[in-house]
Amino acid sequence: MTIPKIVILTGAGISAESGLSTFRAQNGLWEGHNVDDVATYEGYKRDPIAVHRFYNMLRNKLQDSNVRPNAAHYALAELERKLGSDNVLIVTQNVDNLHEKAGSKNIIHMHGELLKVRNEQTGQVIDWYNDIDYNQNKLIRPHIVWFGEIPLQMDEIYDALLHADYFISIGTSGNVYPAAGFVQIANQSGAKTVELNLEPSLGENSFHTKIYGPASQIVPKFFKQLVSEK
Ligand code: BV8
Repeated sequence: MTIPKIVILTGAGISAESGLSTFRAQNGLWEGHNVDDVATYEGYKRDPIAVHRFYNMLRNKLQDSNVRPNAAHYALAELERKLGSDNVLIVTQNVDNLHEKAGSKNIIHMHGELLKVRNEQTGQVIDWYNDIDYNQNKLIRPHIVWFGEIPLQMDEIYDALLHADYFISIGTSGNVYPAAGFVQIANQSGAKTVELNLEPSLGENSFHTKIYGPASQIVPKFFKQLVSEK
């Protein structure tokens, strides 16, 4: 059997059933905040205390014992175990650690990670689980890619897309670039493109196959079938 190269893009929707809120469900507000105030570098420089308060809240929420991977995260981890880490890559827009907790290994966090911080002076990235107190340390910031900043590991992502047999997009609305443009690259590379989402995304017409429903139901079912066909 020739093992397919599978690139999986995930967004906030894959973590929705784990209790983490998505970005665009609440009439454009995010956790009651204006994205420009809390997810841009300008917003951070304008009011670092407010931005740290926002990310301290999200970081604490993520470490709540009730926030656990759901069946969709586990299905992706099982797929990687079955096909091998060099045949399954998760490119996630999410900053949570639920793919890791479910057992996935081959992961790119293109928008950074909530449980890491970065020293603005040295660029050093370290694990961080507690609140950041700006008055204590003005040099560390969330290791998060804000709007207007360059996503991480783009070269690896583009390379994976060029060699993919399958590009599978899960739980993303297709609002945010460059992630929303990955399906175009995958199509041009001859990959089979699949959208698994609660409802059609902005990019729905670019996918060969579209299956809608809650990720915890449609994701395990889809990959069980995909592996059995191989
Ligand atoms: C960049 C960090 C240059 C914060 C995030 C005008 C036009 C086009 C583009 C632009 C433009 N003006 C500016 C831009 C660029 C901008 C952009 O795209 N803006 C948009 C809003 C117009 N992008 C950038 O600035 C990026 N940088 O472009 O640099 C560059 C380009 C190429 C190469 C090099 C350099 C940086 C973007 C990163 C911003 N940071 N996050 C944080 O997370 O703390 S983005 C933020 O949105 C999150 O990361 C999130 O993951 C991401 C995408 O949102 P989704 O994941 O899709 O979440 P959403 O709520 O939207 O959708 C959830 C979906 O799940 C829905 O469809 C829903 O139906 C579904 N769902 C819900 N429940 C379930 C479900 N599905 C299944 N099961 C369920 N139960």
